[in-house]
Amino acid sequence: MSTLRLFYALWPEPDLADTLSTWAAQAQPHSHGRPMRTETLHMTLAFLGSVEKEIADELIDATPYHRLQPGTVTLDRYGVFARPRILWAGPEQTPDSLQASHDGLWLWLSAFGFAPPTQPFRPHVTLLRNIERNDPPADAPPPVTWRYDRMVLVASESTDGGSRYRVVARSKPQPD
Ligand code: 2AM
Repeated sequence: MSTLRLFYALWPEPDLADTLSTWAAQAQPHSHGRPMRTETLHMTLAFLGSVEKEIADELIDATPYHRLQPGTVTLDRYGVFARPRILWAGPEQTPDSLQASHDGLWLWLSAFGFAPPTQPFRPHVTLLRNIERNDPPADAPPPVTWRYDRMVLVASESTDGGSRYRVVARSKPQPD
């Protein structure tokens, strides 16, 4: 049976991705590890894992019509997930509007047979993988505010050089 490994994410505009790349570069001497390529930086809203092609096709068709509540999130800190050895950028506090977008997306996904995660939403942008220490750098760069109005559905594909991300659908931008 053919499947796709899928996730929904907020994808930064190039300027913001460049800024986040400088966050990665600033943390690297402290944390070591491997920087994510600038064009792959994102914030996952919903990780679906391996999805049967039929359901994937339904999601691809439906995604343009999902109304993601637009909002802003200010990334103002570094954090670490120790077990997967990730250094990330994220908000000190999850904005209510972002939490609502996450919850609304999972509610919408329930119609396709997906169950929401049991773990709380921890919004983050992974900057470095395979880090070598569990404490993040003490100081983050100046906070950066991310204004978003749409989400993307992404297929993660294994290649010889690692994972490749392919955007397979986008929601329509929503007015403020
Ligand atoms: P990460 O950056 O914290 O590793 C593609 O792999 C995207 O899906 C990444 O943003 C990754 O988060 C996320 N992801 C991978 N496996 C996941 C899981 N089991 N639960 C939640 N998110 C996951």
